[in-house]
Amino acid sequence: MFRIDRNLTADDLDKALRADVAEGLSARPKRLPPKWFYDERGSALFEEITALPEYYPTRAERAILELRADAVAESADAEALIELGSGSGIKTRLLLEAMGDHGRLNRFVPVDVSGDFLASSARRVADDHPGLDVHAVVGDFEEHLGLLPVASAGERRLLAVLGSTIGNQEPGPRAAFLRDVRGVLGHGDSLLLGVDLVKDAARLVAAYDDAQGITAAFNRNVLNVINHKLGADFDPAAFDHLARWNAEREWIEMRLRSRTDQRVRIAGLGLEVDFAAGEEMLTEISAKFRREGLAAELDAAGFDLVHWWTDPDGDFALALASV
Ligand code: AVJ
Repeated sequence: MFRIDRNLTADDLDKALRADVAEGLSARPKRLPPKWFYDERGSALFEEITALPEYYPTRAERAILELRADAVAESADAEALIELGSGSGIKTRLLLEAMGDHGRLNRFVPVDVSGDFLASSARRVADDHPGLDVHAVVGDFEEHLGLLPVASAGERRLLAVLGSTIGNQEPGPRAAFLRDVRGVLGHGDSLLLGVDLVKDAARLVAAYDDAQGITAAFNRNVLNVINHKLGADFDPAAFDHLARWNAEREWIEMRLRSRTDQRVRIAGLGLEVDFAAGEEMLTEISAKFRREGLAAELDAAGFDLVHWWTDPDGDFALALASV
């Protein structure tokens, strides 16, 4: 069984991009939100990142799931898996497999902003799991949580946010997001979070500034997206990729730094923006976590941290929380 709800149209996305670009390029310092990295090329570059020797998070999370998916399934004991920001599928499959074996699963609700990608991957899951009710939802889960399909009041749910996706949010918005998630869940439901952990700064920086320059291309791709979608004339080669560890906030910052004094025209917004040589624009934060800190954040949102599993190297964690 397969269906797809669209809570986000191409027009909604266009409006959101315009607002983010107008606001971010007028701000001091300039910034662009990371959600615009992921057009077709950006998504392909991200897939390449996940296979880089320096980028351990994807492999580490998969290793944890390979060992612990059964324990997750048993502890959650859920009839529905809701996955926010569903990735390319392998990790989802491990979870679905384990939940299917556990014997209660009957619904899968993948949620993503990228409709085409979501439709094809969710359809594949439906084909491989006859009897599973696959209900895909195209939406921005930071805004459309309230629109998620709920089968029945008594249904036990596991809501998963994997891949350290929550690391893109600053603490304030993250706290609001976790409270919103708590708001759509009820007693007996569970939350599974994949989070990257604080570690040696050199390894963190290398993970976001790889030797092959794939992450640099991924970072600059946001400028291509704005060129295509808003008729801008950014020269991506005129910006350097930077990745820095902010030890105080415990997050990685990715920036683009203008190589020269330059003026960029964004025709679709009727906007001209000046960059000074050396000027930096923030394009992403990727927060890194500690067990005590995440436990406190979960507690503040109304969850109890019940399991904390890390990979053998202690690089990444899966946190299972109950309502
Ligand atoms: C998909 C947001 C988890 O923060 O590690 C990878 C994105 N950026 N390399 C991350 C990313 C640069 C990734 N997340």
